[in-house]
Amino acid sequence: MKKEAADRPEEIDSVWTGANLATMTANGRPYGLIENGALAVSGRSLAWVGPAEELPPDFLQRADRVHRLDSGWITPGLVDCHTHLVYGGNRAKEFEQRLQGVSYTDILASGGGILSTVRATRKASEDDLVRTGRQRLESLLAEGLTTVEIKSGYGLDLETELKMLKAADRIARSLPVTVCPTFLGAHALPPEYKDQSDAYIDFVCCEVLPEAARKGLARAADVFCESIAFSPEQSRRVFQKATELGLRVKIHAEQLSNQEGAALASEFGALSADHLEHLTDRGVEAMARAGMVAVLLPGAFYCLGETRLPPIDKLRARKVPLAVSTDSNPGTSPVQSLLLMLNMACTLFRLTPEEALAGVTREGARALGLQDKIGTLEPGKDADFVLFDIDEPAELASALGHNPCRKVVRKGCVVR
Ligand code: DI6
Ligand code: FE
Repeated sequence: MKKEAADRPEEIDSVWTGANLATMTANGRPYGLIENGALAVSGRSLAWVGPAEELPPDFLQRADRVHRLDSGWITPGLVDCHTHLVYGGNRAKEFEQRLQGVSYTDILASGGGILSTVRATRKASEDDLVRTGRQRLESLLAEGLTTVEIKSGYGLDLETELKMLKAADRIARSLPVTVCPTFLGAHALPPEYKDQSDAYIDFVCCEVLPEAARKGLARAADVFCESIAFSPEQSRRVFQKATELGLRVKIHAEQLSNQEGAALASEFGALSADHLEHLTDRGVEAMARAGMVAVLLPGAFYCLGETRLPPIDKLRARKVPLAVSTDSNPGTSPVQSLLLMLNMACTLFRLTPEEALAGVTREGARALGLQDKIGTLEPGKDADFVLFDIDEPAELASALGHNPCRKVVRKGCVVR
């Protein structure tokens, strides 16, 4: 294995020794394991990764700081590649309603669900959205999160969609986390376009999406392609526009019904298709061919009491990368723990703990198109990593409600 970056780094800012490394690279060992490893950080990047006994001795002398650990595991910084963390209000009342037997679909049809969050988000100030978004993100950061995707989609008008994306941008500037903003204007039909969903899609494509792109507030565009949201044809129009504007695309697909949304998104070189409980063989094939990531969202599956599993074995067989994410949102997945999703990905979806950890590191990074920069511990990548107080990496998935995160380094700086 090649351990040094192409150029021998001038400056070594810090060296970390004494922990095991779950590099999540394909080094032939589970978790890309390096026992008793060492990391050298130069500026914002990893300069060297390998067994401590092979660390060039001058690195220790040249390093400004040497962190000698006595135990634990270092993993790549965690990546949550699908969230709706910025929104107003909360929907705990709907949780009560659902327990009384009212379905998620009925709640949405009667003006609740996503639309109740839209009302609260339109009312909220940008400052409110920043404050509450930061609070929610805080618990994820405490577990070792260094990169998060945040979607718009609770505004559904020009002003509020931009307000959400600006709030996400302000959160990114004020916390030690990389935020990938995604435009989700096609999330639900706003009341002012009742019975005019095509006209709403016109508005999204001609006014809102171009403005979000022009202001540099979105990197990707997402669509909720579903019987209760937007059709494949409408999704196609959003993807065409997004592609024209130079944005990547991704899709909420096959969650409640099969719309062949994943296959549609594959025509646009989509980064990922997310949910996938109703994915067909055709969808699996399309995703494999297009090199898309399957983003699994066990929190939504759990909260909605779903019973139909995504076709994990078929995705595995076709080597479709599996990412795992919180889908943190006020309705179907009010989840603020990515580690809990590791557990649920294993218990509900039967992922192995190694697949689950890859899902929130290497494959989460791939789902954001950031696989060359983050997601594994390798020279040249960003120095984003987490020290966990654990004896075995499977502990990250086996425990519930336990946070063993001891230290977080982002772009070379200790941030926690
Ligand atoms: N992601 C979504 O965008 C929708 N479901 C999902 O898993 C709905 C989110 C919501 O109810 O607010
Ligand atoms: Fe979602």
